[in-house]
Amino acid sequence: MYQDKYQHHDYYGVDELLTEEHKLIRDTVRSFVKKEVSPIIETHAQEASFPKQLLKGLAEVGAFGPYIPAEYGGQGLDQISYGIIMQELERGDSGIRSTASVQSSLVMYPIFSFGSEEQKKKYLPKLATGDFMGAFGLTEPNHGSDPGSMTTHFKDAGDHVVLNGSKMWISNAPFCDIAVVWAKNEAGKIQGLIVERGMEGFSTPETHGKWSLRASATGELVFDNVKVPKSNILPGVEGLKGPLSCLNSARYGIAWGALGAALDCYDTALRYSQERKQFGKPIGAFQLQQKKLAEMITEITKGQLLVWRLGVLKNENRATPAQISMAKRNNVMVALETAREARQILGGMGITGEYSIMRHMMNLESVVTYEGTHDIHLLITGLDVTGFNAFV
Ligand code: TGC
Ligand code: FAD
Repeated sequence: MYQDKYQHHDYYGVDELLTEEHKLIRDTVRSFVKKEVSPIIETHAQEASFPKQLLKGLAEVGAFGPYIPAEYGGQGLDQISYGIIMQELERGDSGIRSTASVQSSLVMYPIFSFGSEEQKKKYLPKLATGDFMGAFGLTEPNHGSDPGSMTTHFKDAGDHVVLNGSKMWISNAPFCDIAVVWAKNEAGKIQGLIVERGMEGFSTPETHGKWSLRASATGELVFDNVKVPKSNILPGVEGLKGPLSCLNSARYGIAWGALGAALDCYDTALRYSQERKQFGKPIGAFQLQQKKLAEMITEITKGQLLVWRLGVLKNENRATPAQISMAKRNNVMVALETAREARQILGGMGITGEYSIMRHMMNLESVVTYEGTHDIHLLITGLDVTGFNAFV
């Protein structure tokens, strides 16, 4: 059976910036990943199946809505705790972190922030325990980076609305119980609707043939004259800022999460470089391999400081969308480059499922694209620093 030998890496003493509670949360999630995720995840990735058996355990370690207040089933934890949970989960696999990100930031967050009291009471406690799993429908076949041009729409029909259109590339779609769907009303304004599995005309076909996030279930959300009760419309927001504010929360979690994947790749490559011998000595003794490892731990350390500071700002409600965007872009690229270099250190072994690196590398190709591509995040920073909008 696969043995998870991961060891902690903290080159700059960032742990001293964390509380005892943060470290306890980290240890709990790390143990869960070592015991429950690492031994099975490679098989699920190879088979392209989502490990549903992990859902209860994920809920138990607080991965679903950790910062949602206890009265709605969450744990009322701070933002750094949320980040740490995402980091530890993605150390195991980006797909597992994706499921937790979607559930927490893209389903529970909008219901908590924009939902009616009735909606909060109905859905949040069940989402926190994993009894309900959620999906988030923003992207469409013809509208990815530019979600404001979406065409999914709904029309008033008395006590309900009639929803038509489709969403594509939706994480958790194939097994979700509910979906938070963003669609245009008759005035062309974007609103959020909670669509439930079983509503007539609602289907969630799975997307096959992915070479990335193979242990995560991705699919479409198709709406063919779906009658959605008006009581399922999120009353608290209108316009693109609704879904985009959910993305702020998810992108923040990804900035931490990607470091988990990077740390796992670094840890594996470091150990391999100390054990694998060529030309009579460990490959870690060769300067070219040391350069790779030195650059990896440098970039990871910078990323750790970035997300810690961002977490402090987020706890104080001072983190701007542009600051979050920068951290998502930077840390995902750090992780992707770390994975690519780490794979080379393992030579031929790097392409096998015996080690986690190739799986992380392939997963990160999705992570660098979803929640805003690397290019889109560069443009967000570009707009923020110059004042010029290069999107249009
Ligand atoms: P723009 O005109 O700039 O803004 C429209 C309105 O939105 C407000 N706004 C924000 N509000 C909150 N947070 C943000 N980050 C915001 N960014 C903008 C803005 O103030 C404005 O408000 P108002 O009141 O004036 O109407 O919008 P735009 O159409 O020019 O687009 C801007 C752009 C390109 C940055 C944005 O649309 C974007 O971020 N595109 C990328 C799309 C994206 O990230 N999609 C993600 C889909 S979900 C996903 O990938 C889940 S993966 C899950 C997983 O498995 O982990
Ligand atoms: P496009 O927008 O077509 O972009 C194609 C290329 O053009 C990119 O390189 C992009 O950077 C570039 N580009 C676009 N506009 C500009 C510009 N103005 N200037 C310069 N370059 C530009 N979405 C959801 O709503 N919910 C989910 O749960 C979800 N999960 C996902 C899971 C996976 C595995 C994947 C791969 C995607 C998921 N997505 C989800 C969708 C994801 O957010 C989109 O793929 C992403 O936003 C990019 O959209 P697109 O694929 O349509 O690419």
